[in-house]
Amino acid sequence: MKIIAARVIVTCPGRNFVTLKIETDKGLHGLGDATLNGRELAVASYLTDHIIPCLVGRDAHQIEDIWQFLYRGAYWRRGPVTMCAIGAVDTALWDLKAKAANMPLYQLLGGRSRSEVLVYGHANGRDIEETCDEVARYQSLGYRAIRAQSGVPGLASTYGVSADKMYYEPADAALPTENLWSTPKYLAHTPKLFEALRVRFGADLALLHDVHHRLTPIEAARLGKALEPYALFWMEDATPAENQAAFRLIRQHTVTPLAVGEVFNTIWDCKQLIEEQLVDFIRTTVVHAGGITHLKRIADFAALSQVRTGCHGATDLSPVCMGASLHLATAQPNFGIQEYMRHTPETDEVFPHAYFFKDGALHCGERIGHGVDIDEKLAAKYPYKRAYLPVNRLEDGTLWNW
Ligand code: GCO
Ligand code: MG
Repeated sequence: MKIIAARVIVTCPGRNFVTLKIETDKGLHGLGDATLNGRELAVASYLTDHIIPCLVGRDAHQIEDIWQFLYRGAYWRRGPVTMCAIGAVDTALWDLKAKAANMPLYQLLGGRSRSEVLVYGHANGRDIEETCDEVARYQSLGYRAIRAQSGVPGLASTYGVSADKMYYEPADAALPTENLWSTPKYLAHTPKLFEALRVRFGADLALLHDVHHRLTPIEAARLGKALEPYALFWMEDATPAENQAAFRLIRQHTVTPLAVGEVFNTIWDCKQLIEEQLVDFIRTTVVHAGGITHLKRIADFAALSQVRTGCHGATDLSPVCMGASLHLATAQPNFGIQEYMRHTPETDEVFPHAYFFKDGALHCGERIGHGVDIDEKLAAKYPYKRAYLPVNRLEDGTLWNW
């Protein structure tokens, strides 16, 4: 099956998405997500200017060889732009191979390991009461696992709290907006949120929380310890993880489960975290971590240390990424949970898909390939619109982690 053409489709049905479409001489096409929030056009150029010329004429079945060619062959390894671009090619090739085999992708990844893919939704509110009401709403929609974020008294805005509850979109402006942050205010407030949630919802509901890289290791240790009575499913991105050894300190102090990895792009970013069992869930994704091929390598490596997957699934990961991720989750033995932030109806229309939500879980569906397509005519109606993620400053003006 020869690759005869490939092109990048950039569209903005409410938010920007970059999609790679690969066409073959067998009349089949494959799709891969290449969206890197706030840096979309860098990946589009990497694909169009540097990768596509090398793809045309190759055998689309040689997924591993093409992955190695793009990774080793560039000489310059790793990094989010490179790995997103490789991820898009890899996802499109797996889509093609499954279509050529006339099978849903999960069959090629080892077949079905579970009947459903447990997901968590996002509840957020300006204060504890509003967050509790949102958790109730998600529960009534069928969610069995819910991430809870609340505004912090004394801070005008914070990560994860938005006006539109179903479609939280952090990349909200043509130039980065600025948030203010105070660790003491946040640390005083957050245990109260989870206390209120346990009082209202009891012990059974799985509760998650995203710290969004804002604490130092010792502060993260303190928060993890303070949250222990409320038995969280996980505490996410408690401190920036470039320094993987920093997680030793958190681990020494708390048994709150830890999740890390949405900003990682290769196995090397999480090797120590996994080997030393410093985290419980690894959040790398299909789009940002080199496609199905590399994500499966990370997941299999994680399984050796009893680390489970908890793939990133915010709105900036397109339905193409979600479809691929759900097929891997259906087959992967050490699957843990999948994040699920709903896409808007406009996005869903541009990307018709086989996956569906039922009783707090997603199902990848039985369509051949990864089950997600793109309506190019509709996509063309939504031109690219520059949008940035916010930045974050301490109250004295120091630039902090967003
Ligand atoms: C999450 C994430 C997102 C990211 C966003 C960046 O856990 O869902 O932290 O909200 O901030 O995906 O592009
Ligand atoms: Mg996160």
